[in-house]
Amino acid sequence: MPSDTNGSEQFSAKYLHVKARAVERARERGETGTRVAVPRTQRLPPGQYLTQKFPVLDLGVQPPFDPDTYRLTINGAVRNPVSLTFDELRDLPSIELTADFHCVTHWSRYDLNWTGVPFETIVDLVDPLPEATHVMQHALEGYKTNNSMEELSHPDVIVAYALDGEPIPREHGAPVRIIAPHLYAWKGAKFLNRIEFMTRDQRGFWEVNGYHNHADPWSEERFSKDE
Ligand SMILES: Nc1nc2c(c(=O)[nH]1)N[C@H]1C(S)=C(S)[C@@H](COP(=O)(O)O)O[C@H]1N2
Ligand SMILES: [Mo]
Repeated sequence: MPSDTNGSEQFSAKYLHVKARAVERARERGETGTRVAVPRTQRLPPGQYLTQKFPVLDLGVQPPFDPDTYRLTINGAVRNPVSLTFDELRDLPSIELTADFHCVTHWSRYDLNWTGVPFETIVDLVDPLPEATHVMQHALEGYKTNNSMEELSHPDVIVAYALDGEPIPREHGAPVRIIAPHLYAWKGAKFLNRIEFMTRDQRGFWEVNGYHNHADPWSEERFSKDE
């Protein structure tokens, strides 16, 4: 649904209905409070080194974020497309997630503390069509990255809006980014402004530039030549 219909009565009534259902499902899953990402026996993936820093990696553009006009649009092959304000996103049931972060350029950082809405709750909110199999994450500066719905249905995947309890700093992806700690970090867009559900796979920015389509760090799925 385009954001220009965001304020209509029709949108509000439908939105409240779908939101109530998503909240109810999150409660049924016991999805509140804080938890730690699903542990691995081998914590540092192969070929990675540990850093205490949190480097900044992007295309050199860190787009400004205007809280009055920002919308997170979730659309495509779904029954209930929505365009959420930052506050509407923060009003959905959220979790705090402590998770490790693995960049394909070989650095890993342990125990980042994010707050966000589980991707499963987003799925409940928009109700994807049965044909929806893949997702494209779109960012404010034009970056995009693709995932299968299966990859994003991992319980650690969140639409994050806070880091260490504070709004995400601009360089780390304000106002909203996807965190998918079981994949290399390029598979989560910073500066996220649209989640598009798709009926077939399409490749994102790095995926068309030679990076692997799936990006499992424990299998070192770095480059598409290895697919
Ligand atoms: N919008 C956007 N998201 C992005 C990127 C980007 O260039 N633009 N780079 C990706 C890559 S390669 C990594 S490693 C992480 C880096 O996140 P950080 O800068 O917070 O460390 O963001 C990912 N998400
Ligand atoms: Mo990266």
